[in-house]
Amino acid sequence: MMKGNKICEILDIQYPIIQGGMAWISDGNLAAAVSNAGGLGTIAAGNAPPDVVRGMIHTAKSLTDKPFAVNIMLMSPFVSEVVDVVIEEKIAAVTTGAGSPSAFAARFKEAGIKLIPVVPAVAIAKRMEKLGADIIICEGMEAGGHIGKLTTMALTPQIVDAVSVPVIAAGGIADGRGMAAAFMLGAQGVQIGTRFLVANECTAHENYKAKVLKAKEIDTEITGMTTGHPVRQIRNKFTKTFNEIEAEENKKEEPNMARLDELLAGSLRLAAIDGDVDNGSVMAGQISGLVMAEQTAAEIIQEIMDKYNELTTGGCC
Ligand code: TUI
Repeated sequence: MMKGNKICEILDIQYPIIQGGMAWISDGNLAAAVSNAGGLGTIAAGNAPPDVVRGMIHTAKSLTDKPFAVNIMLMSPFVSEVVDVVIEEKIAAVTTGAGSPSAFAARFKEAGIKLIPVVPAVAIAKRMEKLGADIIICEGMEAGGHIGKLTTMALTPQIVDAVSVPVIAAGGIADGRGMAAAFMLGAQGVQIGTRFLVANECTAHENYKAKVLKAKEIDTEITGMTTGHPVRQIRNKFTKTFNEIEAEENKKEEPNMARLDELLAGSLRLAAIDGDVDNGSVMAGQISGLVMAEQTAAEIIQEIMDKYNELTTGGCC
């Protein structure tokens, strides 16, 4: 365990590295691999129905005795049933995304489940602290998927100053240098998605992994700036079509943004499960350009920690 580290203490893990919840991508296999390697693995519930989420939890439990998290996507039509499942299964921690978990916070507390909301802004972080959040994940717009407007570099120290619970930085972090930088900003842990996406244990389609491995730093773009749900993903035929439809909708007197949200949700599945990385949405972060190799979760964590330790121990004089 990292000495004196609050995230390790609260979550009972060895290294303060949390694997980001990735809808249709991070299942029980990946979560268990990350937890077995000393981090905190995360099953993403995404838009999955409760029985599917329960299945992923059972898979993780069959592969590890270590704690792991479930990420609850608050826009899911099954959100309240998924909350029931997580409580029944006595999961160690819940991370939440794409909204406020206020309706469920009391139930998580009661069940002894650590509540870790992902937030894109200071005001939301403060609200989550009042709600009883145990840890806050501060996510910059370098991240893949559904994002806010601020960068990790600007947002992290501002959230660290605004709340008294420990903060985990996310967005744009994939190695020991990024982790050390996040700690310099006051974070006590990091959440990493994109690099774990290409882990050997990650069951995402090979075509999806190949897209991330091949991507350069300039290859992601944000769609949905006008729908209220901006999403970062790798530029492809889908993003081009999505941008065209979004522009078309915006010309209408009453734009149908729900149509675009549905299109996006279906497209993530198309890319991650079916491997159609041209017509599907390949959500990934700006740090994709740094992610070059498929490794085991344990190798990824070891490499990150080795570099982090090299950079932060010893001092300069
Ligand atoms: O949730 C994410 N990233 C995601 S979720 C996702 S699945 C999806 N599928 C189809 C369409 C859209 C998404 C893919 N990537 N990150 C965490 C995150 N949460 N980013 C931003 C937020 C957020 C936004 C608003 C959190 C809270 C919030 O408002 C809270 C409030 O009180 O209003």
